[in-house]
Amino acid sequence: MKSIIILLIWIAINGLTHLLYAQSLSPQVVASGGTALTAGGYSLAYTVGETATATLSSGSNILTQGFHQPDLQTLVKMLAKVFLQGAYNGFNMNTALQNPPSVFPLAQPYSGNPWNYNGAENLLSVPANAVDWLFVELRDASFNPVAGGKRAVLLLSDGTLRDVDGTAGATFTGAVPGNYYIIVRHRNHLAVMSATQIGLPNALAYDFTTAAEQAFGPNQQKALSGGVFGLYAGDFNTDGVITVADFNFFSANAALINVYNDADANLDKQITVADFNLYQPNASTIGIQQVRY
Ligand SMILES: [Ca+2]
Ligand SMILES: [Ca+2]
Repeated sequence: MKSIIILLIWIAINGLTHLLYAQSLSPQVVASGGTALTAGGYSLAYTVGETATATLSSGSNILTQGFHQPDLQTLVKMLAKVFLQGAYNGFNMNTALQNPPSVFPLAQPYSGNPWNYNGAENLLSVPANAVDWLFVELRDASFNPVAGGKRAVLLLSDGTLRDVDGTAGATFTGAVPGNYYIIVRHRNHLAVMSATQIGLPNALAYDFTTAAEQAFGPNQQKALSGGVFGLYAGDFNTDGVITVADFNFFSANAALINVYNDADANLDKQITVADFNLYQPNASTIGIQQVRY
């Protein structure tokens, strides 16, 4: 009888231990009230009604009773439309970087100079209508960078943006809703900034393509066929001006084939005279100070 009692105690202790390690508890608290809300770029989870609070710990287990610790996260969604001169075909943009064998990278390509952006944006697979990666930024009224205001996103063939989270536009986690200038960068086109501050999140995409003046400053977009406008091709070293330095970069990479290379102005995977022909008429075009490196 005594051994049976000991056995039952052993099962109770070890069974409970296994139970504790084998389960995760959700929700984190049992509350008499509360919910999770998302509005205007904010998400907030809260609980109400607890009459007592305490945090208990044993070994590696921690149990919090009572008020749910604040879990406040902000995000801002930005919608925009932009064309790249080099990829534009008179109707939309080519997706030739994906032609077999695809050279389209699964991870965002803006980690190196001059962007030095260390975001972890990456893809499991590339959407069929993706043209290339863009690097977008938010700037405040004085054109200064803001917290959470950088993101690498996909450019789709119709000029719209898609975040790697699968939603339309760019998702800036950590930024707060407000008015911002939008900077759009591409790895071999002249970067642009919105002509005005844009209230974000925006339900209607800011459309750079309808006029050159949609970009801040004079002569910052190229007139394309069909009465639309796009970013100037040929800033191969991406410093914000198109100069002989860009020609030198092109020359150093000329004749490469099936590559993802910044000298590929028309984004067809080949470095050819077609890329030089995009650069040459654009030489001496100078980006506004806010987009230069
Ligand atoms: Ca340049
Ligand atoms: Ca090319």
